[in-house]
Order: sequence, then C-alpha cells, then structure tokens
Amino acid sequence: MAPLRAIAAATLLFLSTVNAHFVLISPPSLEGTTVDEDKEGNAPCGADTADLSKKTTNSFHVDGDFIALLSGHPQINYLIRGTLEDKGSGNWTQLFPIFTQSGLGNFCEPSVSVPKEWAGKKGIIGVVADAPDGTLYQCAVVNFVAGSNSPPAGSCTNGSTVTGSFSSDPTLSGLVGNPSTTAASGSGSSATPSSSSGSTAPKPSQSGSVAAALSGNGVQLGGLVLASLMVALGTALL
Ligand SMILES: *[C@@H]1O[C@H](CO)[C@@H](O)[C@H](O)[C@H]1NC(C)=O
Ligand SMILES: *[C@@H]1O[C@H](CO)[C@@H](O)[C@H](O)[C@H]1NC(C)=O
Ligand SMILES: [Cu+2]
Repeated sequence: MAPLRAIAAATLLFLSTVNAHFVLISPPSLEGTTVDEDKEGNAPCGADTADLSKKTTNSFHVDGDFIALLSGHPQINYLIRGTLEDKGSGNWTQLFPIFTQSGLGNFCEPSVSVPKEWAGKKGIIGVVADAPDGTLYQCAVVNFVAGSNSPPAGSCTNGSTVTGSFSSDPTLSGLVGNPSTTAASGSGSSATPSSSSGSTAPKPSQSGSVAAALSGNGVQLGGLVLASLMVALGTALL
C-alpha cells in the first residue's frame, strides 16, 4: 500500500523537473513517475508506446475508478479517453466530460467509468491536456475489471487551491473516435473513424510548436506552490 508515497514521489520528481506539464499519477502512467516532458507532446501517449501484448498489474473498474493528475500549469484543459486498440492507434472513447483545472497541483476525479463491455479486456486509459505550451499526452495500460473502486485514503485529492469545471475544447474533442456514443451495443456505424489521423499522430507543426514552447516554460512552479506541496508531502510521509 503506497499510494501516498507514490503521490509524494511523483510530486517530488515532478518538482525536480525544469519544465512543468502534467503527470498521470493513477492509473500509473506508462512512463512511471518520471515523465519525459520533451516528448509529452507526442500523440497518443507521450514518450512511451502502449503495448497491449505486455503484462500489466494495473486494474481499472468499469463502473467507476479514480484518475489522479498533477498539473504544473495554472490552467489546463483535460480530456479523459480510453481505447482497446493496441498502441492507442485509434477508436478512442471519451470517458468523462472535458474539464478545466484551475490552480496548480493535484486533481483527482474519484469515479470515471468505461463501457461495461470492456470488463475482462486489456486497454488504455489516455489523458490529453490542452496546455498553454501545447497538446500533451499520457497513457496507462490497464486490465478493465467489473465493478467499481473507491480510491484508497489519501490517493485521490484535489489541491487546496484547485478548482475544476466542465468546459469545451475543440482541440480535445477532436481526439475521440466516436464522441457521441459510448459503444452501446456494437452498433458500429460505418462512419466510425477508427483510425482518425487526429488521434494517431501529432501534426508536425504541432510538435514543433510544443518543442518551441517548451524551451520558454521553466519557472511556472513558484515557491509558494513548492511550499504547499512540501507540506502535503510531509503529511503524506508521516
Ligand atoms: C476535485 O474537483 C472536481 C471538480 O470540482 C470534483 O469533481 C472532484 O470530485 C474533486 N475530487 C475530490 C477527490 O474531491
Ligand atoms: C471502437 O470501440 C468500440 C468500443 O469498444 C467498439 O464497440 C467498436 O467496435 C470499435 N470500432 C472499431 C471500428 O474498432
Ligand atoms: Cu507544459
């Protein structure tokens, strides 16, 4: 049982990096707690590739499980999506309304559900952020399981100055394969954009601007935020 330590470790590592984007804490990012921020703009999963042929011990409950994030931007928009396609190559289903996080630090949505039919299958939870310095990607490979899960104590928290609200974001809403359906019963319409180019690869100009923007984005996390996170960290380690 180390969700608190995992968060503490993620927080520390996050703070130790120069550029601040976002981290997928739970389900655990493919990249673990050390996200390669230079490659976080690479669709669909950032620096790593989601290989569904590999074993994973991460589970995600189809009727509701938590998604914990950590943002280094004062404001950021998030899309939470999922797919059963290897390497996250397409057919992403939107799992939660697009929302805006205001305030730096932890954000956790306690109950995100996926189509019931996914129980017993392996797949990918993807989180995409629309940040001032570009579109950023993280993924977790999970075993979808039946039922719902309550977050272990302390593993699902919102930062004290963090607020969230539903919003709209055309960049993000373009990154799901079938936005208006949640895979009700295999009614696969012939127009399903199963491998829409938007969700498979970043446009060259996009990654270019992410890289350019990255170099100028070093000092987002101020001392105040650092102090409050260190207090949280101290509490977590007690
Ligand atoms: C964090 O804030 C969001 C948005 O207000 C809310 O939906 C969510 O339940 C909060 N998370 C926790 C752990 O309280
Ligand atoms: C896309 O995903 C949905 C939900 O899992 C599934 O029902 C559908 O068959 C998939 N479509 C394609 C073209 O793979
Ligand atoms: Cu950033």
